[in-house]
Amino acid sequence: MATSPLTTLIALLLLAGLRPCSAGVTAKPEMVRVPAGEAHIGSDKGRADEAPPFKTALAAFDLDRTPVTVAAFAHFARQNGFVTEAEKLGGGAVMTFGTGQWKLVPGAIWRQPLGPKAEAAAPTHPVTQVSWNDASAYCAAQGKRLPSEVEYEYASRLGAPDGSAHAFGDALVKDGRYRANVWTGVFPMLNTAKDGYRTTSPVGAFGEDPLGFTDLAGNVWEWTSDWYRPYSEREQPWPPGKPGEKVQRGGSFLCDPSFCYGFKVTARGHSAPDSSHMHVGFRCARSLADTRKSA
Ligand SMILES: [Ca+2]
Repeated sequence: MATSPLTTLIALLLLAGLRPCSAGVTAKPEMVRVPAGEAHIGSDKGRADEAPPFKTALAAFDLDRTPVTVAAFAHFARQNGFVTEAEKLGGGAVMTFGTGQWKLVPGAIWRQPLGPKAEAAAPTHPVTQVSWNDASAYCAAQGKRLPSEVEYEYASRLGAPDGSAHAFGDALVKDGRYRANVWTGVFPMLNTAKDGYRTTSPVGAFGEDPLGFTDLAGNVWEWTSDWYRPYSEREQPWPPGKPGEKVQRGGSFLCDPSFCYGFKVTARGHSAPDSSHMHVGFRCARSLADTRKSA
């Protein structure tokens, strides 16, 4: 029997170590190579902690194309017997819709990020209710690390037209479609889910930027490696044992565009490294030197 072109393509992909999807389309790579360049960070037109803006040279690095999904984290937890800090504590932080109040909800963990009575986390959504320590452990197990906030902002700006306020450009709605998962309605009383999602959305649901990244703005805040402090102090060593908070980037589904700045490309969130929230996830990065080591 003659071999069809599709069969031949799949065979070639398998030989090359690539996994075809059911439609015969090659699976997208897990990471995107971000080229070296001069990063323009911060703004003097935003919040006080975004100033002063500065420039810094960055080496090329790899960054996960999407936030780490619930399915990927489940695989990691199963393989390593990993227990998150929220699981050890017995719960995580959940915001009450309607009042905007945050509570430590017993049983709110990555499998059930809103609590045991709510829906289970969907496999294709970003994992949440993971602390900075959990996220760091996940990345290390993959031979990766968390991105710095400079790397996150640099990657976010690269895929957008120069000077854009967001990773998706300036307009949140284009051709009648939302370009990020944010809060639609009136925070915190009314969540209309006009963008399609009341809480998290599947990674990539709002498309990808020209570099291939998804969800750099909106959906969930993402942990970075940096301590939260003024940019003017960023080169100084962090005193060992000094309490502090870690920077998050990207904003989340709780961000109401009418007053929330979270998903702007320069915005900085922050939280304690052992804290776990229903709207915070992460993605991993890798230095090219580490790529060569593992090759
Ligand atoms: Ca939404």
